[in-house]
Amino acid sequence: MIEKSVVLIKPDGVERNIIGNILSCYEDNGLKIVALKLMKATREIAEKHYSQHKGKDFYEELITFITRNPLCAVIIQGEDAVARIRSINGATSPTDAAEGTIRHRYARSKTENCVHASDTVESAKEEIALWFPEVENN
Ligand code: 3AN
Repeated sequence: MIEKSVVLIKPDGVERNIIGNILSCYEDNGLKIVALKLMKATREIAEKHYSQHKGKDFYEELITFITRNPLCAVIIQGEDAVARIRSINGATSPTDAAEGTIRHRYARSKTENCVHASDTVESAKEEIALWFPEVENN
């Protein structure tokens, strides 16, 4: 199945000038960037994006982090894109992330872990509507 996924290169990745390196990981795997923009997330959009984590002990730290500087929001398309991108990203924590993954290479902590990617095709659709309201989404 050709799928779309939303990738966020989080503020730590933008601050450290590794947008290009990170995007290459997806492109080198045959995935296609179909939309891309730099934007500073508002608290409102960050809270919607992380609504399932509200109330957890890391929630406030996560919202402060994701809104502190611009992030790079991307829509990536390809065969089995959702699962492939999550595998390219690696586990949430850099200490658990497999060698060769983006998070193994670049992440510094569970919060500052450089990238987000949609976890299902359904959440990708919701995240496209949230982050790219200007993009046709069907
Ligand atoms: P993933 O992005 O790997 O799917 P989720 O959806 O479980 O991870 O968590 C969303 C984000 O919340 C993670 N990317 C990470 O930045 C943050 N996070 C998750 N668990 C923790 C934790 N135990 N401590 C700090 N931050 C966390």
